[in-house]
Amino acid sequence: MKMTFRWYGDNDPIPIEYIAQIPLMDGIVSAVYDVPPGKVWSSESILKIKNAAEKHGLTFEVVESVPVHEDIKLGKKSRDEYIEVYQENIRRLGKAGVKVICYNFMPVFDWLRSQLDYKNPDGSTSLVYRQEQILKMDPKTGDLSLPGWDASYTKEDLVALLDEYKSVDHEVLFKNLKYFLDAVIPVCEEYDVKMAIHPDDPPFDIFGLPRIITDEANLDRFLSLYDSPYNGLTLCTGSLGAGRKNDIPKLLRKYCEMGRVHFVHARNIKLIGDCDFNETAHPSKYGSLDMYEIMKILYDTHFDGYIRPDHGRMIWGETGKPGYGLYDRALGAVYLSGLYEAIQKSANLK
Ligand code: CS2
Ligand code: MN
Repeated sequence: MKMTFRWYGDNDPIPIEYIAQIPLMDGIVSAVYDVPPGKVWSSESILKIKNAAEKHGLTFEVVESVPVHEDIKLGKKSRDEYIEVYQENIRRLGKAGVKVICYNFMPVFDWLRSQLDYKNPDGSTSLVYRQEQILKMDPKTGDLSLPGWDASYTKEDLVALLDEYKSVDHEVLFKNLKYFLDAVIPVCEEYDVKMAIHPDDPPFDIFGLPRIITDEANLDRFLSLYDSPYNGLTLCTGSLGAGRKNDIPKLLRKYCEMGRVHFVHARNIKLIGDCDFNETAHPSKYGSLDMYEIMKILYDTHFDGYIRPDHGRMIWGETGKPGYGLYDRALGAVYLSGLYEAIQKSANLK
């Protein structure tokens, strides 16, 4: 298992040096951020990230994300040219030593929360999801925006794009995903780069848009679309865990045993009622997920991929990109590494 930390490059308020100072940190997870979806990443930009990492004793072996152009998800004619670009990015990343690409196949929007600065009783702030508030939001006004989303749409673009999705239901989306995988996985096999799809966050339809990477049946279906170890998963415990029927330890064990988990996002969340949740500090005590059990499964299944702490709270007066501050994620990383050492050592004593 390799512990990693997401870094947004030179625009990240967190210097890479600080990441290197986190105990037991192996590498960074990053991406080329100044190129819109559907464009080739220059080898110079890729190597710049790699060199920055190596200068600080860190690896750069995981990319999050190479975004999938909407035309691919929509299955438009123009998808072929965007798929060619994606293939070229895989080749370039593979040549630079990248081993895993995290991506998602969510129409239009990435992760969705109703509030980014919910105040916890201890004064820290968290990202939270409240269904009642989400139902009041109307993406058609074009005014919605969250930091994880592609900000390049104008209001008009967004309305037009949402309109195009009217003919895309779950079945069509699965078909378009298969078309994409059929084209990219052979390139991944050749260049030894593993694709790791991120679950939809939250794992259910939003704003009438279909979401398909949501539960066990759909994950099984996804993996069978292209039966290769290069077609794998980012198991994000918090994203999948927001689905009330998803038994995270069971799913993690199953897909790790199949060798199809390449990247783990270890996020804890506290489930509230039927749909709502708060993102919490990583330790088991604060959320609905047992992080010890999760780390134990990674140990038991000889997981040799990458893991990172996921969204953290804002603590100690820090300001910055919601979910991606330094302090709480660093505490999360060290907590997860600590659990792992304890599990490993107690297993060796037996
Ligand atoms: C991330 C996602 O911040 C997050 O929640 O997990 O934005 C993730 O990077 C993408 O969905 C993966 O493509
Ligand atoms: Mn995640």
